[in-house]
Amino acid sequence: MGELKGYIFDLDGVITDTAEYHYLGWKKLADEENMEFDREFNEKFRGVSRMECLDLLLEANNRKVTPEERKELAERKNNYYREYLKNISRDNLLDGIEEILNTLKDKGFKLAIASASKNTSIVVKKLGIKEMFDTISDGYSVKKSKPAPDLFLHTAEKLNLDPKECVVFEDAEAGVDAAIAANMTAVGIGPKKRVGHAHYRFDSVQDIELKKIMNN
Ligand code: B16
Ligand code: MG
Repeated sequence: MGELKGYIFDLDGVITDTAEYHYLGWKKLADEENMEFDREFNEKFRGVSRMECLDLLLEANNRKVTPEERKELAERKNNYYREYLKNISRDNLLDGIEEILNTLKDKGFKLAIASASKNTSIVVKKLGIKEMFDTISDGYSVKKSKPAPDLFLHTAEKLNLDPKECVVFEDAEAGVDAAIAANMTAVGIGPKKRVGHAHYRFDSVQDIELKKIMNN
């Protein structure tokens, strides 16, 4: 697979679990708007941009809205989400992630975050991990969101690496699709039915075996 030089991490679901706060934000909005929404439906939102999540919610509830209403609904959800973010700290790092980042850093590899979230900088700051990364790409970095390869390609460019030299850690189906489309080594975190198409797959961050990935 060529020499691996850079490791790119998704944020929600790989470094931290903000999915729960996203869920609570969408749930509050859905309840206020008399729309149906549950944890199962929230799974569809993994790695998907805010506006695309809102469109999925509206479509499932047969709700037609004006562009202004659409904007207001997305903003309202984001405000709820930001309230929940006030509670996060270093304790919210997923078990095992710090060790992985430290190991890779000690070995001299380049590290990056590539997230669909427009709240990435707030989350990263609250987690206290900004200094560990050579570059951070977020929901503002490119126009086309995952499953398009754009965010990962943009990140490789910022790392000054060829896509083939990059490994992507992703918990979302669309994220693994994007990593494969970018010609990178994809590491899926989660069940087979979601990320089974990745080159490597581990059930959780704690189960990641770096040696398996690096020795190939
Ligand atoms: P925001 P990731 C994604 O983060 C979340 O998984 C997804 O549920 C969310 O809708 C998206 O960020 C956008 O988030 O509303 O903060 O811009 O997995 O790409 O790190
Ligand atoms: Mg994710």
